[in-house]
Amino acid sequence: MRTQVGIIGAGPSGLLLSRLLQLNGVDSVVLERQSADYVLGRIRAGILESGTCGMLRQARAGERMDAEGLVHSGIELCSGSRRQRIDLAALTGGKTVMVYGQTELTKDLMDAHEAAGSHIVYEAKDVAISELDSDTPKLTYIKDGAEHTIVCDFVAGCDGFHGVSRRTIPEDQLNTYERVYPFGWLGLLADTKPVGDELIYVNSERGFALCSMRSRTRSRYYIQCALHENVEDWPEERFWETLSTLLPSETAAKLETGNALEMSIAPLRGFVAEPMRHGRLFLAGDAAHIVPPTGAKGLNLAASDIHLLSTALIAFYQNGQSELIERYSDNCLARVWKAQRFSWWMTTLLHRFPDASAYDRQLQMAELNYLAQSTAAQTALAENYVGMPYEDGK
Ligand code: FAS
Ligand code: PHB
Repeated sequence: MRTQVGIIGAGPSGLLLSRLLQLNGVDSVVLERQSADYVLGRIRAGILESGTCGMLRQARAGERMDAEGLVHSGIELCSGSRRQRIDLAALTGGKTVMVYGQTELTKDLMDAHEAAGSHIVYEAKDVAISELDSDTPKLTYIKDGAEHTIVCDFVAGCDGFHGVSRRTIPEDQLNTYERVYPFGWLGLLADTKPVGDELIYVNSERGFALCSMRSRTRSRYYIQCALHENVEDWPEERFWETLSTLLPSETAAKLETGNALEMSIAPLRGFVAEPMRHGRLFLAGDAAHIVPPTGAKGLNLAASDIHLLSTALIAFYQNGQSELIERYSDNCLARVWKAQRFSWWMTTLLHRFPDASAYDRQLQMAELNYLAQSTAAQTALAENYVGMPYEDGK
């Protein structure tokens, strides 16, 4: 088979890229190793930057998001008895974030692809990339026991942190940077009324907690947990009790508990692979970088990579221009590292580090006091949380 762009991975990155190319006359094939149901069963991100919302609309898959998503203009930071609202809209000239689960975004993209008759191969096993140094790289995969080959002009590695694409790049051609945090997040999804109207980030003596949501009737909560913990160690009653002890008392008193629809533990790490291009292979999204979810940047960074990659490929096919292809990696990384910094800062500010000294704890309190008193500090948090502009990716 022959196509213009071979895309590995049907998560948000791969589905969004394929859709934007399709709408601009560029042919692609998506290879996904899991089933569509499996992809939809993963509970992940919940906060979309305005740029990500724009990308979904550009992909003509934003209707349900605009109808059902919740527009939030602020977040709350809690520490001890202090509660501070960060007025995102007032501090950023009106910018907001959209509460709309990654699962829903992925479903909307899958529905758009199905309506358009896109070529997405689910349960494509043993995907391999070859002849990357030629003008016609190849993808091979196994489907229903038969091997298939796809000849393409370019390959987009949208296959996440554990995918095959980054591993195909010779180690001496790649620089990687990593910070592994000494804790994880235990998440719970429940059909209960969210405890607050906006997200509540909590720095408590006993650790971090986050009160988020998917709708006005579906809540998403996270509590900091040790790296060695397993979900099996956490019956939901223990989760609710622990969460209550981390929240301010007046918030805990309003907490509506219920049966867990899903519980999972995510480790926290920061990771970047440079460059994000190797010959005719482009890395995008989690295949190239991972951020701790504290800043709600993971999915949104994937969207900004796809903005830059789709624009570059469309310019190449429509106008024969290669300049944006040449600048793809540098432009992505300029924004990626700003998001890494912000995610590191939010994580350091809000979590209880096992080896933290009393001095470290005082620094956290000083940072929170500075945020409470300084509009400049609040503005810095707000402009990063709503998302830095795409266009300044230099
Ligand atoms: P994805 O990992 O979503 O998709 C990659 C796809 O490639 C998958 O469907 C996979 O099956 C497929 N694939 C992998 N290897 C393959 C191969 N060899 N062949 C074919 N297909 C292959 N971000 C936030 O902003 N907030 C959060 O709260 C948050 N929570 C998260 C929790 C977890 C457990 C994880 C892992 C991530 C979380 N993230 C969060 C980040 C997450 O939302 C990612 O940023 C987002 O899924 C990135 O999308 P993709 O780049 O498409 O990668
Ligand atoms: C979520 O709702 O899953 C979520 C929200 C904000 C974050 C991380 C996760 O910072």
